[in-house]
Amino acid sequence: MGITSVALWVVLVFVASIQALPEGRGPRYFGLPFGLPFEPAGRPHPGFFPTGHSSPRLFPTSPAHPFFPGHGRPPPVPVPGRGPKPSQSPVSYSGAPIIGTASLPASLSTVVFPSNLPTAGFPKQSSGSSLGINALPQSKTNGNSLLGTFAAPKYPQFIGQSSGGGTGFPPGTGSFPWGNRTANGTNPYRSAPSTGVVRSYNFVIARGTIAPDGVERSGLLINGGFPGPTIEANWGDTIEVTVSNRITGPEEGTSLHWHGMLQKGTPFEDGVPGITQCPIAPGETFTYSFNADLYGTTWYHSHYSAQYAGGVFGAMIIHGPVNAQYDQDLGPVLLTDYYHKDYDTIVEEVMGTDLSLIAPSSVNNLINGKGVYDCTLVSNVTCTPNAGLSKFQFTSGQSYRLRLINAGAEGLQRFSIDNHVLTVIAYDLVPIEPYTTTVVTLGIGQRADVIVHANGSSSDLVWMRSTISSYCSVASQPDGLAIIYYQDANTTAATTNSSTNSTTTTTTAEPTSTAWPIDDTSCGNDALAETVPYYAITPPSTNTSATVQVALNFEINSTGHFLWTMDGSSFRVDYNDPVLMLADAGNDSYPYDPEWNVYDFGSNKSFIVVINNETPVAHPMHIHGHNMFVLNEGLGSWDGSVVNPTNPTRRDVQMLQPYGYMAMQIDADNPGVWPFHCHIAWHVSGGLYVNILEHPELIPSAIEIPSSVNDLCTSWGSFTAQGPIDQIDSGLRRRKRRQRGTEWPRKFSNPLRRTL
Ligand SMILES: *[C@@H]1O[C@H](CO)[C@@H](O)[C@H](O)[C@H]1NC(C)=O
Ligand SMILES: *[C@@H]1O[C@H](CO)[C@@H](O)[C@H](O)[C@H]1NC(C)=O
Ligand SMILES: *[C@@H]1O[C@H](CO)[C@@H](O)[C@H](O)[C@H]1NC(C)=O
Ligand SMILES: *[C@@H]1O[C@H](CO)[C@@H](O)[C@H](O)[C@H]1NC(C)=O
Ligand SMILES: *[C@@H]1O[C@H](CO)[C@@H](O)[C@H](O)[C@H]1NC(C)=O
Ligand SMILES: *[C@@H]1O[C@H](CO)[C@@H](O)[C@H](O)[C@H]1NC(C)=O
Ligand SMILES: *[C@@H]1O[C@H](CO)[C@@H](O)[C@H](O)[C@H]1NC(C)=O
Ligand SMILES: *[C@@H]1O[C@H](CO)[C@@H](O)[C@H](O)[C@H]1NC(C)=O
Ligand SMILES: *[C@@H]1O[C@H](CO)[C@@H](O)[C@H](O)[C@H]1NC(C)=O
Ligand SMILES: *[C@@H]1O[C@H](CO)[C@@H](O)[C@H](O)[C@H]1NC(C)=O
Ligand SMILES: *[C@@H]1O[C@H](CO)[C@@H](O)[C@H](O)[C@H]1NC(C)=O
Ligand SMILES: [Cu+2]
Repeated sequence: MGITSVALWVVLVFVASIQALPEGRGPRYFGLPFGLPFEPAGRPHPGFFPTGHSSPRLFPTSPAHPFFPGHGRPPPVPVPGRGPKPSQSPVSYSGAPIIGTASLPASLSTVVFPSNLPTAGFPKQSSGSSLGINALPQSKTNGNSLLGTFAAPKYPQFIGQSSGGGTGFPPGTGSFPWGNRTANGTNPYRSAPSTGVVRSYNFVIARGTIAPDGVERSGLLINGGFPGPTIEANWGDTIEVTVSNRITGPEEGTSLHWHGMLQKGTPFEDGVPGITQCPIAPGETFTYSFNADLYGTTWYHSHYSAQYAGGVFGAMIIHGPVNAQYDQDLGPVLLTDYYHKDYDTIVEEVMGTDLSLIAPSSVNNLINGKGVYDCTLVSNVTCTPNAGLSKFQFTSGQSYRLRLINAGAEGLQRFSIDNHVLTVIAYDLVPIEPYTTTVVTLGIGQRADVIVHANGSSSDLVWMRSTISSYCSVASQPDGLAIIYYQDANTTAATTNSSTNSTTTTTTAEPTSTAWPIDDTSCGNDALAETVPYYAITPPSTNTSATVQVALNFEINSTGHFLWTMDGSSFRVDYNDPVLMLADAGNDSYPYDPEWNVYDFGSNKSFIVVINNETPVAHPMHIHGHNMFVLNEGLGSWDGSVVNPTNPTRRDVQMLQPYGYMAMQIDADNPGVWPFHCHIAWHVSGGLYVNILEHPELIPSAIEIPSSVNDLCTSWGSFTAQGPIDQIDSGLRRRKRRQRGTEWPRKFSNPLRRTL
């Protein structure tokens, strides 16, 4: 493509997007009148803080509250030797005066000083019933999904494994699709296999009625199931997913992100609307195609607004070498906080000006899409008590691999199995030196592969639990439960009283096991020193100029909306102008728009990003296109030291602690635009998000965006009645203005901020 046509295209894009703004919205390219109508931040109102508290922090010590749970504890003191913690001045934003603590809207005080949230408590069943007996059939609760039932598939060590059993461990005893590659002997980023095999899936996304916890509602379902289908492939396969957007009543766009996949050479398949593609418009179909370039447990989810919280997600299993022995792979165990409201209603509330709604409380916690709800808490909806819990089966003496996935919107999960210890063998898509624990902590987006040895007796039944942290998250019913039945346990028994003369014997048909104690005093992951990658990699040294510090904070903008900021800037996407496409057109005058939060790392071979959390809220930070080296994390600020410097933890989501920091390093081996964001759905909506631009100088030559990806912008442009990008020939694109309101009805005049 010639320089002239690139420039022409870019200018046309720019003009079209300005002209296409909905009425009543000024061009957001120009400065906003921050602070004008407001008093500058000042000393707190004397009555704002509890007596005796003189700190000007926005969030005083107070009983735990739903917005900043756990914040009731004093803010963490600096860790000795770590230097002073970052500034905790109430709210600050690069020069722009923001509403300060003294002038917080009254509505925020109900957030800061809430009365205790009602905790629903886990509903107990009366005699004659049992939590083990599902009141609703699976088709009513979860549609076409089989997860959580005894019919859920078990997995071989790889697709095509000829013999029924065995894990082929130690490595080398079988013939694997990935050849002689091993978990400890192969660098997965440099030496991934290519099997030449394509695994094809067809996904139809549409609304459907489900009742995962007995409360009937409309969900966004993939192929009619909640959760969506499990994708399975061998390491080195190509995964092809044809996605049909059949969402109606109302219509909305969609896009699927393949969490944790590196997408080397295929950044346009990463599924992030406004960054790597335009959304898939209603009625349209798009085929994603990408390499299964890492192995282990991951998931896919919509990256369109907070749509995955409405149901658009599922597990991905990529078979590869193992680093520990087990007998059977029981597959995904999806842990999801749950809301009865539609996701878009919640996003509207989160992005509104009633600040008491900015931290929505989940109302339930599901394991593999199933839970039960106390129907006395709801009215005007169809609610079936004891709809059904997920069930698993163990045989004494066997060992099982469980693939834990926190696929929720907000809640930090603590997973455990009563009376059983868990051996963690991988975090995210990185095998680790196995270690044992009773409780596995997973922030949103994180995964853990665990092995559990079934040491119970043959008629045992025990609780599997996942509990949302009350210290770090906002949940009114935090207890997720599932039942594990040993081989001789009665899986259909009811709780009964049998009376013989004066004695009454109660037969309990649900577990009576007790939970392991949970340490809920930190929002961090297990210590970095404990999570050692099985294949060691020493991060390369970096140029000091390639270290970027980013302050994570929030602001209340001049129209009274609460927004999250990264280095003072709240991210906002333009669905019609994917950043990757501009980069691919050779335009490297970044940032195009300050709100796109593009961090250009140029030709650096490796770089470090330090996030300083100046808020009392924990954030699961997710990087696309990479596993990041987590050099260090903790409370306070980074002193430059690295945990396990020759082999630091690598993963794709890391918990950033309240008033804490994390320092991560990236090996810049993947030219593209890679989002780095908090994975809490409502925080992404509020702009807690940056784009890492990696090797922009290589993108135009290294990346060839397929015409099918460009076509998405054409159809999305039609759908939004803005100027579409027309595919004229291979690579030459220009945007044509359409007459407004003639050819395509204007579907959206959405005044709300819509991010990812
Ligand atoms: C069973 O016995 C328990 C304990 O004595 C009692 O609370 C419960 O009401 C009884 N249920 C029935 C159905 O008799
Ligand atoms: C694995 O196989 C490749 C080619 O088949 C060979 O070059 C390599 O040396 C082998 N590696 C090991 C560790 O055996
Ligand atoms: C990998 O692990 C196997 C089995 O434990 C061991 O025999 C082998 O030496 C290890 N290889 C490397 C490169 O560490
Ligand atoms: C109950 O639901 C109906 C239909 O959705 C609605 O019209 C009505 O206002 C609701 N009533 C209450 C009390 O929420
Ligand atoms: C199984 O192992 C756990 C952890 O060591 C132990 O607490 C539990 O008592 C064991 N169960 C049985 C039935 O021995
Ligand atoms: C399981 O319990 C139910 C109800 O109590 C009973 O009808 C059934 O026979 C039991 N099944 C087995 C295998 O014991
Ligand atoms: C129950 O009562 C009957 C007669 O009243 C007696 O024969 C029997 O031994 C008693 N059973 C028990 C377990 O006490
Ligand atoms: C570090 O970066 C600076 C500026 O980008 C450059 O001038 C310098 O040569 C680099 N140093 C090394 C060791 O690469
Ligand atoms: C890159 O795009 C921006 C607008 O998005 C434009 O202002 C700038 O001139 C472009 N640069 C080049 C070199 O085309
Ligand atoms: C490396 O990254 C830093 C931080 O973004 C940037 O300022 C610098 O220009 C980059 N260096 C090169 C050589 O691209
Ligand atoms: C404040 O943020 C909200 C939500 O993103 C946005 O709709 C509104 O336009 C912003 N206000 C200003 C003055 O930019
Ligand atoms: Cu967050």
